[in-house]
Amino acid sequence: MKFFIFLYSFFDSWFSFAFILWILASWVLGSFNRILASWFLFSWFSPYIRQPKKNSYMRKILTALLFFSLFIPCLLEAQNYSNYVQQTERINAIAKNYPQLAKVRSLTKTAGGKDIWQITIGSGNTESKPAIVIVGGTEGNYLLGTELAIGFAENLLQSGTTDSIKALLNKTTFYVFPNMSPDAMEQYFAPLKYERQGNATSTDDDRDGKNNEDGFEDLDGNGKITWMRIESPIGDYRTHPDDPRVLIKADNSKGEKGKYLLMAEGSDNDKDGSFNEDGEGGVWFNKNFTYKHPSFTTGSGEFAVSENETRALLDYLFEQFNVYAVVSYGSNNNLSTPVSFNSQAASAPITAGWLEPDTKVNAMVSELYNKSVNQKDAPKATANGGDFYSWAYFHYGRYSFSTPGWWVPKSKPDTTKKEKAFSVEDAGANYLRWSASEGITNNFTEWKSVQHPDFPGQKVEVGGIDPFVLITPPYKLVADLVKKNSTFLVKLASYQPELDITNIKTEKLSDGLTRITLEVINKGALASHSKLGERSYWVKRINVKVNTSATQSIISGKKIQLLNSLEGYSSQKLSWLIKGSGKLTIEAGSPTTGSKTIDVTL
Ligand SMILES: [Ca+2]
Ligand SMILES: [Ca+2]
Ligand SMILES: [Ca+2]
Ligand SMILES: [Ca+2]
Repeated sequence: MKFFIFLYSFFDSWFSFAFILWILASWVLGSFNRILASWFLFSWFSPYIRQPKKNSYMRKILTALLFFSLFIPCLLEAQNYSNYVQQTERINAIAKNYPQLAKVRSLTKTAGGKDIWQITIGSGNTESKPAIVIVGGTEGNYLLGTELAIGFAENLLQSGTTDSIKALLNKTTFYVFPNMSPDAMEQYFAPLKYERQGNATSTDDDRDGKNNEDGFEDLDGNGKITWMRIESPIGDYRTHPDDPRVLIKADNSKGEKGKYLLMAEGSDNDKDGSFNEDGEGGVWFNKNFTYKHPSFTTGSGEFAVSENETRALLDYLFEQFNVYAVVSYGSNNNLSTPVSFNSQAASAPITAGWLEPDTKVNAMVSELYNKSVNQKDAPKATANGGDFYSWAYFHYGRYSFSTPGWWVPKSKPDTTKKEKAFSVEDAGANYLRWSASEGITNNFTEWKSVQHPDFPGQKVEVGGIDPFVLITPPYKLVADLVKKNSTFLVKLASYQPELDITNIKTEKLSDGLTRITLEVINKGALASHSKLGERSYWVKRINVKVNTSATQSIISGKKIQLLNSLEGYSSQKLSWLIKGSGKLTIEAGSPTTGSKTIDVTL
């Protein structure tokens, strides 16, 4: 108490004293909103503060502190990825700032009690317009994807008053799900940092009857889970010939001899012979889907779509017939490099490859992506089954596009440092060289010996490349990546299938008959729906309907007909023979193309 009274003696009043404490507390908590509230209160009560009783310095100090407390947290926040709370704030700010164009709702809650947010962007009746789905956080360790998704929504709406974006939002709806793995992603911000994919569902990953019994241990106490290497005559890893910090696999067939066993940092808590085999983190979003569900493997869940977030997303998407493309951010990649056509896989009894017309669309969209984002040398990625990207094409029948959003660029040797090209290509060695050239620090833990109870008498060292850094760019690169990805998404929307009816002709024939011919055209670059989608109930085809009056009858041609997928920039000719006179209407449309109605006078 004496201390507080001592502190108070420097202030004009109890109010200003309490106010300063409040500002400091807000500062420490780092909440921008609270500081903003302080600012308003400060302005409100400023007459009291402006009447110094003792010390006029205090006013200056108050003002200076207030000034810094306003700006420093902004700067701090701008320099790092948003955690769940900050993402929630940003998402809700979107709804508040753009009520005409954006709606936010919680789709469901995860096992960890975190909301899965959905942002619907568009004007007017959004359900009736062709739509693109954008999904971030398909994998809990791919933080960039969540930033790309939220950043896209923010960027798009910021320019929502420009004519081109206004026109776009009149025509296209965006369903944005910024983060499907919030439970897992929080591990990036936790006191113990490691790459996690599983949500908060408690699981028994190794089926030994105990849940979460063997997670990682931070053996060197640096707050991160890195690697441990154990010197062993049967080790299968050796040091990289050009960078001894990095371990690479020894190729026995080439006579190379390993020196180390390599595993993630931790110990075998339950002494079952496996290390860190069942830690916190249950079901992986990107392993819980129906296409090639990897049953009985870590993170796949007891059965496909077992989790709240996967179930809610699927239930929702299946009812959105207007969705024509799904863009997701994660390890899968068919944007910088498109899938190639494999006729055997595509014609297998259970389709396992993209159909040929769809691979052509993929190639076209990939070209668009590379023009917008322009990053070469992407690492090879294969979908592992149960993943969202594969589900969106094979089971949802929509064009599915995925990208990691960023990868470590291929580094060039620095000749001024007498560096040479690597004799062995390796992602880790490449990363360390690239990050050094960029001046990025705090991304590698020096190897350090530790005493390890599971390896008595053996040399065990902990260190290596830090978690996240290989797939998560330094935050200073994020703004530019968001801009480029947003450009790509806007351009993708300009490829949207769009239906029109042209070349309408009526010919009077004898006996009161009229022949009507017309062409249903797709003015967009994308097909009206994917070729694979033709096999799915959940993908609606173009429906052409002739509405006749009671005095008219259709002699030849169908009153209602469904068209197969109409390729980009293509048309289909239709004709009818109608008996009678007066007016009739012909209507053509589908949820992914929009519709068009014409009047015809017989
Ligand atoms: Ca277990
Ligand atoms: Ca550690
Ligand atoms: Ca164990
Ligand atoms: Ca175990």
